[in-house]
Amino acid sequence: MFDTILIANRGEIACRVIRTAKRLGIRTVAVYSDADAGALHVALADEAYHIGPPAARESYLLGDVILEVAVRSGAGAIHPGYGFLSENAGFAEACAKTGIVFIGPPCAAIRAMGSKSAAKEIMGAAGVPLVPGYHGQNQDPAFLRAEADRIGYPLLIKASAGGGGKGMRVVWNGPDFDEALSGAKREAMAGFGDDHVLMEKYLTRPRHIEIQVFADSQGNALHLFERDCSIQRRHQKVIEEAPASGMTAALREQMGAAAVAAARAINYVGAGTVEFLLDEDGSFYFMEMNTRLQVEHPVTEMITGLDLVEWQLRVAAGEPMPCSQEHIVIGGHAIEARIYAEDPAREFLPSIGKLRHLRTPSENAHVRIDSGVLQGDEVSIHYDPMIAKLVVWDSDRSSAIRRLRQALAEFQVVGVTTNTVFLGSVAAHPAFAAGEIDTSFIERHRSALFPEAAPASDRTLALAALDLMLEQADEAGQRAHSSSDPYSPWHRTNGWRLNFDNHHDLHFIDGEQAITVVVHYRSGGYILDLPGGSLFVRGERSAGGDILADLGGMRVKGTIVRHGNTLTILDQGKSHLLTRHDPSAAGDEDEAVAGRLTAPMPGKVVAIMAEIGVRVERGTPLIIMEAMKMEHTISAPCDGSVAEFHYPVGAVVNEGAELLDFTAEVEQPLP
Ligand code: MV4
Repeated sequence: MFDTILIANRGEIACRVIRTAKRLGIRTVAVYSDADAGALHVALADEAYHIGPPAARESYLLGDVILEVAVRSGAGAIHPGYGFLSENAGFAEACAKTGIVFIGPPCAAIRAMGSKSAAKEIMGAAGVPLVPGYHGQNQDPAFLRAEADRIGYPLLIKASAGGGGKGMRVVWNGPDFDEALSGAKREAMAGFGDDHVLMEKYLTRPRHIEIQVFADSQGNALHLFERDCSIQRRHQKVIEEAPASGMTAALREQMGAAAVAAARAINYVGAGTVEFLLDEDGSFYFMEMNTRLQVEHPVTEMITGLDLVEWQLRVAAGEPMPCSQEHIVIGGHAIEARIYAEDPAREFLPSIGKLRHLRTPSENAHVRIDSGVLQGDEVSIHYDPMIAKLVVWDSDRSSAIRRLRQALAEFQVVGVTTNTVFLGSVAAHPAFAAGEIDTSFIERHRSALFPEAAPASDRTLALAALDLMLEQADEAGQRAHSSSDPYSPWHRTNGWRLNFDNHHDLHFIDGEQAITVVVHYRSGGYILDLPGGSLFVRGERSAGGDILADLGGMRVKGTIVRHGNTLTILDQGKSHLLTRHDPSAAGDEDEAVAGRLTAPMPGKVVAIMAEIGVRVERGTPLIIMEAMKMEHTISAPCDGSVAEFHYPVGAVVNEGAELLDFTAEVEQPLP
């Protein structure tokens, strides 16, 4: 076994690998970019080396630099995690040349699975079932047309070089073929510089079922059952589970055998995944093979009780696999939900920002959290915006779903928009409970999964008001404490004032809406005038800073996170943002607004979207910036108008540069 390994990755997977290495007594070396100097994976490793600026191309993708660090730090092996260098055959080869073990398959296996059509060729020859279609070299349109008619419709045209659904066209009828072919070729050329296509029978409701395989250098190969990864958005997985619901022992056996045959066909060593499309009639077809440890490997670990990173390390060190096929059994059911900083309401666009508040459910035998971030960290445009993987386990699928819903409701993130509520809606959907899942699940249940934004409920407003009143009482209490006359009526904490009307108006902005909550001071609590009526409330703060509230006799616990004038109320798994408008505290709005109108990263201004002095609504795009080939939109933080743009289109700006002056418009609540 290795004394020291280097982890050529960051985030949760780097932390995940370090955890197992530590358990096995292996010294760990991390690498990090400028953006990750304070990251968790750096803190967890025994040693860490700076490798470059934030952009992955200039840091985590620099194979030579990383190899140099490996040599310098005395690492015997490199774990590439997933993404970055994990499926880079050239890097695997360079490791071998340097005498450092690449913890992954032989470079020939990576290379063989790198091209879609070549992979299908190999798998077809090995007897692994392929979707009926044409995967050959002949690209003559008339020939392809004749092949299409032979295969039949509906038909799918895919870019050979493609991935992620780019260059894919469904052809429903023969007459539509020519146009679809030229469209697919155009898209493939633009996207990959290669207009080669392949064609397949189109499966209308397939499931994405993948098999975890493992092989050692002694020639043993086995599988660790399946995962269902059908719940995807933008061709990216968000919920994965093992075992797949409705899977029969016979089908599992068949798919497992096909996956092992696939691994053997390319002399595979290490952890790999063979992806299949499973049709409604039980036929399954090879899609592609991923020659790395996957993001969703924890669900397999949870049902088998095995540590796949430990297996990877042992196999890479030349040991045989710790056990054989008949010793691996399925126990219970596991589901993984990927918590992303993204906005489901805006086509799942990544949400960039600082994790002002992060609280995860507590881990136990049923709940596992794989995360690489801490409260206070930034979600930047440089890397994948995944915040954590929430993995639950229970004895059966419906119990696991219950665990998932509960844990998702306890997941609190403030500072960036996340998909937790969306994931909760998927988990709560009757079709999900019934196991009616396929790759169009999200599309099909769109209306149930993307609810309209609702105004703040009385409960939300009451929690916000109570939070502010408790703070006011605290401050008054502290003033009394430090005063020479602690019994002075001026320090009363219950709002009682001589010659003062004992009520207080709280002004909130809820999206577009101004709401005033009138607070009447009463003994032991407050009466709140809320949109739905009046309510007697009282409460106190828990040791952890939560609010323990009594709302008209109903006891609830809420978390309120404040930043400037914004309050985020976290309650029952949902979060609601309110902006406080205190007419007596001038200048506060400016402070809340300023932080969001600065460049989130160094980049170029590519478009100015608003006119000076013209009123825009909250969320309206103001400036579009570009950095590292990604676009980032700076939007109006509230209703108002731009007073001045500080940079013209084309300007290159530094991170943190003030891009514009924005004048917030605050509706005056009616007296
Ligand atoms: C298919 C298919 C139906 N029939 N191939 C999507 C991206 C690429 N990895 C393959 N994909 C598909 N290929 C045939 N012959 C449906 C999809 C597909 C899909 C597959 C797996 C997971 C999610 C998906 C979402 C849309 C389409």
